[in-house]
Amino acid sequence: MNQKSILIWFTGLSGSGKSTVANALESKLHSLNFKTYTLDGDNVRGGLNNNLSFSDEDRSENIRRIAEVSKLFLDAGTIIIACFVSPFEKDRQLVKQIVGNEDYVEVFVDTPIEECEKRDVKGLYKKARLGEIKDFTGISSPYEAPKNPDILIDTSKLSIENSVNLIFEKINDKIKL
Ligand code: GGZ
Repeated sequence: MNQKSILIWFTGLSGSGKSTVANALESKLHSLNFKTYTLDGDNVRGGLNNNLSFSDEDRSENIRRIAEVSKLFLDAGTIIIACFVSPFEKDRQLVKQIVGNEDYVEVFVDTPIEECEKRDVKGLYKKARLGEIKDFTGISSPYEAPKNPDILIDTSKLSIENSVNLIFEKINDKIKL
């Protein structure tokens, strides 16, 4: 497949739907024979970054390392889909700087916190409210909303299919050689 590699960076609160949309996007790209790899908390925080906490400092280091890994994948010609809360503007700017402006597409999954908390798929919001998890984004740690994302999605209003189509329309020209 003749493809141009880019980094599709999903940012948003826990439970906002980043991974769900990202997985559906990846399936669509695979069906069109694009080569992709998804980086997320499960495969990064469990290994490469297993020494990092959720302090502001460690989150920044988490994102920096992910940006560097993404760059290596881009060099290898793979489309990278990254799903991280990435709550700080300066860290997202650093990602853009590391991989290059041209290769960075930011998707802000702007699902309201009320909806994320209602979903509470992993029960983390409940624990955060009870004080059992500290520094929880949106509850006891800030989330700085992107001011100028390439794509904005609210999964409480837009279906997964429509979200994927919106992203695909935006990246279609960038990933074809
Ligand atoms: C935010 C946390 C926290 C805290 C554990 N704050 O919904 P999830 O479970 O699967 O996604 C969240 C994930 C966030 O990891 P990231 O590497 O994306 O964070 S960051 O970009 O800020 O470095 C959530 C879970 O880990 N989780 N504790 N305190 N999310």
